Amino acid sequence: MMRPSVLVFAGSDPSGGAGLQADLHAIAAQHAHALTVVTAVTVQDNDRVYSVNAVEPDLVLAQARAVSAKIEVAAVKLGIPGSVANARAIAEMLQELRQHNPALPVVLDPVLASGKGHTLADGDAIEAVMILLAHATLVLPNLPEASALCNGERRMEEQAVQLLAKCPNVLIKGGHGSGPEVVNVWFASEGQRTWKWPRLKGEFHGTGCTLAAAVAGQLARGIALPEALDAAQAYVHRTLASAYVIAAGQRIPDRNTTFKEYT
Ligand code: PXL
Repeated sequence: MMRPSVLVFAGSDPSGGAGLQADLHAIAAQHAHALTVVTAVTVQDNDRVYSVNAVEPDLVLAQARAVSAKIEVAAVKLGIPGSVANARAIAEMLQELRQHNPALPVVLDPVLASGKGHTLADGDAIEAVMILLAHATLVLPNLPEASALCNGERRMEEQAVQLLAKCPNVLIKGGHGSGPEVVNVWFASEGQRTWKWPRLKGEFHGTGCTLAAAVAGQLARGIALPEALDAAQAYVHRTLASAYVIAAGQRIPDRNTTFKEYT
């Protein structure tokens, strides 16, 4: 049986909880296949980032070209690029892929920091994200990221206006908010839609990666964006509800739980 592939650009997390390792599991759980281009090698555990070491742009491009020359790319998922130079290289690659497939979905997780607030870029993370934003079809910032990408703007509607000027779909995630529910709002030119999920207790490692990767997996399978957002959020909620412990600190979402609705 043929499975559609998602071309993933992400950093390696040796704790196995976020970044590329999270994407691999989350995409597999949507019954899609992840082609994993390493953009950076991070040194971290489930709580703390010690360093981010960007891979050279030529090596990023070589990985992406080797797989995409042979394997059809049905969607792209962008995690940390590692550096501004890598963001530029990835943007170039996306333009090449779009020549073959103008409708290629590109999902951008605009990571500026780890869940604990540690920096996840070698250099200017905002500049790198802005380069990629111009090529994304969907961007999924959390509340601090949305504010940082919009010059400190705190009003969500205004953030959406600014981000929609650069990217056609914006999902602002309320995980960093307070209150008993996590409120995620999707903005597009045709309108907006809100999802509310019960806020689960505790802290998790790699939640944002999981959601963006799951959406990309769904889109790779040809699912339309509204249904992809539905399915991916439901999947993330379940991975968090069954998260497990590997050490003190942030728990790991159980991404290997597969459910009947994803078959
Ligand atoms: O969840 C954002 C993220 C992305 N990429 C890498 C990470 C993290 C969070 O820890 O480590 C490599």
